Amino acid sequence: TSARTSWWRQSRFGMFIHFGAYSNLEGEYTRPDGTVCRNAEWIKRECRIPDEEYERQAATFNPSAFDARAIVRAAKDAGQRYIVITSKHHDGYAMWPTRQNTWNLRDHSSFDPHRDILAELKKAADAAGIKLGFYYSIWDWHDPDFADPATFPRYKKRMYGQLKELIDSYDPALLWFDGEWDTDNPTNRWSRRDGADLQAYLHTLNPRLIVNNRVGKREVVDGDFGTPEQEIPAEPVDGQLWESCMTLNDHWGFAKYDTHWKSSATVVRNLLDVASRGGNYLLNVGPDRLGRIPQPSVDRLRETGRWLAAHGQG
Ligand code: FUL
Repeated sequence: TSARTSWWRQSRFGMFIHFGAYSNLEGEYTRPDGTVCRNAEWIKRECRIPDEEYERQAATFNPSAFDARAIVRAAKDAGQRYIVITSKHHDGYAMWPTRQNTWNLRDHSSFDPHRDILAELKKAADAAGIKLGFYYSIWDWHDPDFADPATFPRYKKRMYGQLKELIDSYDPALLWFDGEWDTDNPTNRWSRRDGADLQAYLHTLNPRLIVNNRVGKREVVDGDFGTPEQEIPAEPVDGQLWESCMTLNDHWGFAKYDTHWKSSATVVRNLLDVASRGGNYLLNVGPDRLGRIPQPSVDRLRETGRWLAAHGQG
């Protein structure tokens, strides 16, 4: 446990944000025959939305109500000390003006081209003393070079390029990888070696970066911390840092039909449970198509923060 991870170890509680082109569908896709298919951030794949159609809907994405300061305030009020937002999920859509392709919020949306939500979030987070990190999916459903082993090196080059952009432009404190387990192309499965190489490269750009274990094969030797999902491990694993990520309802991305919210009592209990076992708790919110955190989430975050403050933990 080094000085490098000290801020993270002391933070205990963070906000996960799943926000992307999928959010524009708000969890529902109406098929040509009129039937409705429900999902959230996996909607493109699970509802088998044709590429052109997914691209067409993404072109209408206009999160004009995204308010970085309100989001940071919600996190701060909850007692959260860091934020991890999806910079690119499995659908490959970048939430910043990447120069590697046009499949991004600047070049493929109806959003104000002068705005950059990651820059806005960085500024608001800095002002509030909140650390900012980015989720980044290695698995990419959109990049034409991803699925073929012959072209995969080209994809990899763009991926390195995107990560350098993120580090150069927004100076994230942490990178949260995912999708190292792609099933599309078993022959070019992301290897342990790929993960180690990538992590070494990232540390040449910023030696202080904290990186999760999904950069490689989910062994903590591959990264700084383990990433149990939707669960709280029964036993702490000796000497290993870990962070339990969890949804507030049953989905990561916004799903308008999902009202299965955890109570704030459950959130507090989970946080104490995680903290008592030495872990961090990364609690998710999924902004709607306009970029607003759903009110039930805001309410629960506020109640959680109130409990923590009343018990000297705020
Ligand atoms: C998973 C992803 O497939 C989910 O969509 C979500 O991002 C979760 C945190 O990680 O592996």
